[in-house]
Amino acid sequence: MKILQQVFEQVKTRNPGEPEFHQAVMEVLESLEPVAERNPEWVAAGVFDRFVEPERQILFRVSWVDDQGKVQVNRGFRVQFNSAIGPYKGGLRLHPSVNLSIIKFLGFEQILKNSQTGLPIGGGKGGSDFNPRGKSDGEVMRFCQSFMTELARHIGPDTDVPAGDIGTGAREIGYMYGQYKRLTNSFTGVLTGKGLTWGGSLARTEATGYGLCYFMEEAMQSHGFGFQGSTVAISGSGNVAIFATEKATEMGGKVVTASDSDGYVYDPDGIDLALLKSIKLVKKGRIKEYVDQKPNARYEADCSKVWSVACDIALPCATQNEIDAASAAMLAKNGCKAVGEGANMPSTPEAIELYLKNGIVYGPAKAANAGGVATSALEMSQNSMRYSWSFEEVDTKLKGIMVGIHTAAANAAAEYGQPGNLMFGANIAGFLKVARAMYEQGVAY
Ligand code: NDP
Ligand code: 2IT
Repeated sequence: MKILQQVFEQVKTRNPGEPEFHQAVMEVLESLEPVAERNPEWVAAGVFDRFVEPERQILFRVSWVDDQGKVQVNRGFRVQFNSAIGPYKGGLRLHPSVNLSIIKFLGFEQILKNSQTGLPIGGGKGGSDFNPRGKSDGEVMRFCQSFMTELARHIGPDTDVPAGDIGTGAREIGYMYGQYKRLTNSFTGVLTGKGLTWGGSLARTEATGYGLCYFMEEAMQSHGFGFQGSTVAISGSGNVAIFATEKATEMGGKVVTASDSDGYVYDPDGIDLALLKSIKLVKKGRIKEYVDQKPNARYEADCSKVWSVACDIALPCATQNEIDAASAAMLAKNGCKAVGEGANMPSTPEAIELYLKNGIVYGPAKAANAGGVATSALEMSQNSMRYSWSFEEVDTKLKGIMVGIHTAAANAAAEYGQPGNLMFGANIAGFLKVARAMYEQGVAY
């Protein structure tokens, strides 16, 4: 980096103790160096300096009463990162690991992901260090209501439209939406991932996992292979992992793993989707329960070992930095030919380097998992029209969007001198649209 090194130094000085945010910014700025070279007017207008600084960061107390009558205090976050091309848009993560660094890296990546969908959505992210694990429905409801009591004043269907992420699914979106409606006396598309009888879009639940498979099929086909006949390793067993398993299987792959933060299962016969769904979606159980019903499957109580399983295609769908250099080396050694990121930033920079060095087809998160937010934007469109499309209509649009994202990333990679590097291409393709909008809208005094 030459021109943009200064921007990165400023990010580190201004945001101490935020390693995930630094990691995400570093990767993007490295890709954007040739863009800065070609667009000195953007450098002069401070577009890059403004791009790495959130427009607004909201931190708030979330207090609620647990089932024992004890007062609990959590911290709530919403980072409204960039609204150059549309209202802030991005999920809400509920997980004990949540802190400002994690929400900022997610919000930052969301800007470029959302831009690539071709739909008018800016970037944002939020959440809380609330741990939903082991909580009763009543506790989750009281937390969500308290969280929304503060968040409501900062969001709106034309301002900021949150959605799900880790720990936030249909139940949490329901409780939050109910509270927003009560507080504002309005029925609007302020959240996405809503229930199907109250404004939700068909295919939103499936969209991230399905979109990941559509994207990867496109990327792999340009190298002469695809899901058909391939062995697939998937991490996680939540929303993204389940529907990636469903689509990869439908497309002819054999998915042999699933995991949670406690461990992973390996099923040489292929993961039984109905059983996976019944354990995770119906019983809300743990992945180790899978082996109780499948004598051929085995469980290991170390989720990082999932990458030791031999596979042609790896789809990390759990969390950030889940594939480090050692895991990436293991994948390469075992003959893995493609890695598609369902999770956000699941690969460390060292792991990415190894993919590229070993000729592994690499589908970076901000392109490969954009199907979820793209379908959220389709939900917003349907809400504005007060209309709803069929599952097939939404799924067809989703497929078209994922193919378009792949084409744009591949073209940008070639145009800027690194043909085949989809990470480089996705960063550039996403950025160009946002940068142009920021430049044209001027600097606010
Ligand atoms: P869910 O909460 O539905 O599932 C998360 C899964 O990942 C669970 O199996 C969970 O296991 C596992 N997991 C979470 N944290 C860790 C950890 N620290 N180590 C190991 N495993 C972990 O979330 P989603 O499926 O929605 O999200 C998964 C990933 O996909 C995230 O990175 C998210 O940001 C990303 N994503 C989600 C989109 C969406 O539409 N939902 C869209 C685009 C990206 P456990 O139960 O043990 O916690
Ligand atoms: O990371 C993501 O893109 C999401 N969690 C989905 C965001 C959304 O607004 O649908």
